[in-house]
Amino acid sequence: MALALAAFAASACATAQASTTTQIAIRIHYSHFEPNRIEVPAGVPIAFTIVNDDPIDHEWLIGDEAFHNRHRTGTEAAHGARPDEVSLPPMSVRTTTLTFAPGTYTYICHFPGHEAYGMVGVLVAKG
Ligand SMILES: [Cu+2]
Repeated sequence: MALALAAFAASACATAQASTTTQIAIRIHYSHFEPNRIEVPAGVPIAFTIVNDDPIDHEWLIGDEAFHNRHRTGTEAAHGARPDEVSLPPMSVRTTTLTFAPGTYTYICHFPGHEAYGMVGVLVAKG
C-alpha cells in the first residue's frame, strides 16, 4: 500500500503541469502515516485525502520546523480552520488542499506521545 502510494506520488510529479491538481492519499493506521514520505511538485495545488482508520483521535499538521515547535508546546486541542492543520476523529476522512514552496516539510501528529511513537512523515516539494 505504501509503495503503491509512493509510486503514484512520483508519477503525479512528472505529469503535474500548470493548474493540474495533484491528488495524494494518506492513511493513518496503528498510529502511523502511510506513506510516511511523499514527493510533490512545488507551486501547484496538492489535494490531500487523509483517512483515519484508527479508533482514536489523530491530527495531521504539516509545516516547517518552526511550525512544529509551536505545536509541540501548543494547547489547541482541535484544528480545522487552517488547511495545514487537520483534526481527524476516529474512523474519519478529511480533505485539505495546500500549495507548497520548494522545500522539505514534515507532517506530524502532536497528540501526546504520538510523534515519539512514529507519527511523522516527510513531504518534499520539488520546484
Ligand atoms: Cu496521532
